[in-house]
Amino acid sequence: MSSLPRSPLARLCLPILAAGLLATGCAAADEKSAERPASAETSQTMESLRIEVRLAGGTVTPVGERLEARVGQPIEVLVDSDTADELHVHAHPDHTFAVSPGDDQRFRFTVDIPGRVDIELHHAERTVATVLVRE
Ligand SMILES: [Cu+2]
Repeated sequence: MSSLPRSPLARLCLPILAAGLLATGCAAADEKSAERPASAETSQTMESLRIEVRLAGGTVTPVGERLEARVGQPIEVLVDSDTADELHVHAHPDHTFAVSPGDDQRFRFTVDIPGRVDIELHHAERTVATVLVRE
């Protein structure tokens, strides 16, 4: 008996290499979906961040407030207003809330993706606050 013939072995290598590349591609794609934090769990235990907003006589308060929150932390915007407006939260996905004339309007949301989230009043054209949302 002589040593193993070389050509059959060489032919085996290519399919294995190709299969290896495919597996690597799949694993990379899976990683992203696994990263999503379990925000439903954490929002139960975290105190909510409150932002009190007032629209009166065409003036908005606050404007350009800087705040910080955590991923999954409930954020509450409490609005007293003498006019209708649209509250827009620039998160992903975003949230739009209809403001109507009246006091003690409460809008609640959570942010699942870390980053800077602008909270705007579209009709007044003001950014009420920017929330830095951390992991
Ligand atoms: Cu907006």
